[in-house]
Amino acid sequence: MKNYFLAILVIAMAITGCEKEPQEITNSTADLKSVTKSNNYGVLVSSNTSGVINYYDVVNGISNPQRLSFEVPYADADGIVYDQKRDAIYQVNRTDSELVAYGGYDKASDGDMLMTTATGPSTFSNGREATFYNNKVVIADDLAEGGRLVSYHVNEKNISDYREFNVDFQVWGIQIVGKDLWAIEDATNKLAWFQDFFRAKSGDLDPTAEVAIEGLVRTHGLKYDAYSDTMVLTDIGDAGSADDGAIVIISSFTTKFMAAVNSDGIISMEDQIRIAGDQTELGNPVDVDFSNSKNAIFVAERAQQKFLVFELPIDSGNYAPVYSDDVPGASAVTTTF
Ligand SMILES: [Ca+2]
Ligand SMILES: [Ca+2]
Repeated sequence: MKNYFLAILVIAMAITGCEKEPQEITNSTADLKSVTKSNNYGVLVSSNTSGVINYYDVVNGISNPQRLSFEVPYADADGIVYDQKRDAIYQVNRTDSELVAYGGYDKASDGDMLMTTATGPSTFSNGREATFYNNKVVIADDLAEGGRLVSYHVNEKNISDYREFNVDFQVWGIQIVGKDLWAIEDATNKLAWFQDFFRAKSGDLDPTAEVAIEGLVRTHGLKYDAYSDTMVLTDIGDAGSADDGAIVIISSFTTKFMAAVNSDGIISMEDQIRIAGDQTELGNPVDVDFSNSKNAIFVAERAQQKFLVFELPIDSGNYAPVYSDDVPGASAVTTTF
């Protein structure tokens, strides 16, 4: 019996290892199509003005990615997620207030128009970030009178309404982590935690806990990486200022969050690493993603209309991005790995 459990453990660790640190495949050919399909070491960026999705292949490093651009039929788009199992992209189409699917993504080449293969019901009015889990997509509906979380059953051929929740704050960045959901409270410096979101019933939903992030003015994007226990948040500062943005990194996040919940409700400046200053190109960073295996932070920078990549720093500082590319209307970002 002992050996049986040992075998299970070894298999589980092997699977976990595969997920956490996928082996890099160096591809020196110019066949971007096969790079996209076989490696999936990419970052997708939405635009809310251009009708374009950019894909940055970072398999050979984060400082010089290869870019593919795809056209989509909607000029105003936001939250974007990638479904590895079905090789589909789901995107918040703000032009028509619908979640849409683009199936057969692996067959797309640079410059192609992505085919819409499913369209969801129009059940939101100011859609922002999207998060994907277990064949469902949750989107944030950022309403001044109180935010909503709208959940859909998804696959590349069908999107159907699932559940709707009312939260008592404006909501922008969201992420499902395990059974929980994390959300930022737009127009504030607060982060909300909904434990067991999986089990929540439709209707009014109160956060399990909220904490404030000291020094942060107005947050929009978040990304939690469970493997490294790192939370990354964006600070857009004054929405009218194009050079006062910042990225906030909180390592050992679980301990710091719970300590704040059980004390004054604040994660202090000394418990954060902050990227800010005139070298950063940060003005209104509206969304962020993070890769522990690549040691990289990926940012959709709306005010300066850029896609930015930073190396994960070990101290606060005024760091220049290792990569910066002009993306008109950059509104959301997601990794595909
Ligand atoms: Ca700003
Ligand atoms: Ca995102």
